[in-house]
Amino acid sequence: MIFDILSLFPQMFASPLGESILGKAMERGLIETRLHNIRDFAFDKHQMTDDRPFGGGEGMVMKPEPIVEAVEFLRKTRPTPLVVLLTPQGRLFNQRIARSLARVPRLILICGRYEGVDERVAEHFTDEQLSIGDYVLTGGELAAMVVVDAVSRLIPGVLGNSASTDEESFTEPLLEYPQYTRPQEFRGYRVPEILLSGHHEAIKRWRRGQALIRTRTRRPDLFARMTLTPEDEELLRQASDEWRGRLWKESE
Ligand code: 6GU
Repeated sequence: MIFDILSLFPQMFASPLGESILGKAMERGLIETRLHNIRDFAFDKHQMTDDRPFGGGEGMVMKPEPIVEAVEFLRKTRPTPLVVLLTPQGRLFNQRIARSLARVPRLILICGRYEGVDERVAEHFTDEQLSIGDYVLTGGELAAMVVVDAVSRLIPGVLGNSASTDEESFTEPLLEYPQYTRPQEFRGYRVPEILLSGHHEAIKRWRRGQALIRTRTRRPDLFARMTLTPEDEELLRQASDEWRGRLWKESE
């Protein structure tokens, strides 16, 4: 998979893409990131990439010419890329979109800066506009890194075991259950007894109950879209009782 990244600050990407799992994936040739400085495609004397907004107002807007020159230059080479603009006005990026992008052989990610990008770029020269959440960043660079990370880990071979992403794609939108490792007791806080029992079926049920209850309390929006089995209802009841029991104990 090839990521062509268009940015005014390509050096921002070096460390996030060079370390850990993504760094390994690059070394192994599973993913390739090509960084392009938008300024290199500004052909006027001052290599201007932004200008004042028509109609007045605060801040600067990124000019269309350098971005479109870059996109058209990259579009001439194979495989044909899908062009994505990172903008707070975009469609909200999620796991489903990550999975569909992971099937594309090549992506161009355009990182906007300042107050935004000339609307004609978005409207006529991109295939998709994405936002990573309801908050405002200083530019699209961090958003592009989020997309590269979320998409790359879905590419076969990038994570050691493909089972971990297979599982994600088929289960409902449920938060993960809590994980623990050694020591069994840390600063007086103990690992839940059930996890030390070696009783695999009981552990599985407990984890499901924990995932359900934390989804209900932390993400009621996800919980509302779920269809619970009678067993889920029972696990949820047990998890709630256990939680109440813990509160009792603490207040004694
Ligand atoms: Cl893609 N860009 C900016 N500047 N801010 C954002 C965003 C993108 N997604 C969420 N906030």
